[in-house]
Amino acid sequence: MDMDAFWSLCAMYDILKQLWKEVRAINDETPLETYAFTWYNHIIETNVILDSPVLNKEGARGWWVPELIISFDAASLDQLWKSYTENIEVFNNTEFYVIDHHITNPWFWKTNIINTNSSSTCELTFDILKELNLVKYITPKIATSLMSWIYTDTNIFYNSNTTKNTHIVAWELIELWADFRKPYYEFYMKRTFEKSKLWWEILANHMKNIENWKVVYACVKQNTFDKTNTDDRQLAWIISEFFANIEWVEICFLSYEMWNWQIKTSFRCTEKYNVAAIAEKFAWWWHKQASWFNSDKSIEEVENEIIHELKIELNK
Ligand SMILES: [Mn+2]
Repeated sequence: MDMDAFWSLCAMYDILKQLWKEVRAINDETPLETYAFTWYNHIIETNVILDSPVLNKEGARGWWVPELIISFDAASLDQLWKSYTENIEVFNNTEFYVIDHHITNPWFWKTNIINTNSSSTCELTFDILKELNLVKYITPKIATSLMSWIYTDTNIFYNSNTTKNTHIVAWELIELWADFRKPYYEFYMKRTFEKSKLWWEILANHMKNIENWKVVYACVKQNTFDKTNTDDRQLAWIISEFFANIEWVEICFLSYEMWNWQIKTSFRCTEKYNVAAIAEKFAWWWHKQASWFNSDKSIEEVENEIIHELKIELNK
């Protein structure tokens, strides 16, 4: 579950709860343990069936049906995964708002609140809360959660999606007692001993370069995680800290075997290129400068296909 989606969802959930709304936060997978520092992981339900029997306060059986559905940070219907495919009927009969900031979003439903100038869905969610005069419900916990996206979607105010409004929102969140040091520590500084060993192993033995293309990449197999007693979650940020910061690098990517043996690939590139266009060929797309996709093929096949696609893209 993407962090931007997670924190905008949690913020809205908390505020709607304070307004005494009956609200459920749904996602098809559980949030990562690394998000737990904002205290919201437990609110996410992974049972995505929206239309379901429940016991009401009197112990009698009732039927829970939503009056309004809101999606956060989803750029297409596909990205709602099972939350949509298991509930098509409910979606067709319910008011549904799409809150998102991706340029690839084709305004896929009737009510779309999309601002492609927002650095993140969290920034947009904050602007919506301001517009609705709900800022008074933003507790320090919510403010810290919304603040957490700043360090992730903007790579600490560095990516080109950072605007004047991003800084204004951050400043307003700090005024609402966001703990702005906490997410920075949690995401960029804190590191386990095993994680340091894993990064060393990748940098020493798996990082490859195609210098005349200005490409750096690595393909990481399960045995590398076994050797260092880690898992794929420990890879977070190696791509932006080590690959993307090499002075001549224009495009970098990281492919790795996940616990379920699927291959996940993350891309980064400079403004000269558009990795969304490359990732789209693998049936996935996201931002121009940062994209990713999953594949059921072997890691060797994925590596070959990416190199092939890069060749086409770079020879344009
Ligand atoms: Mn986002």
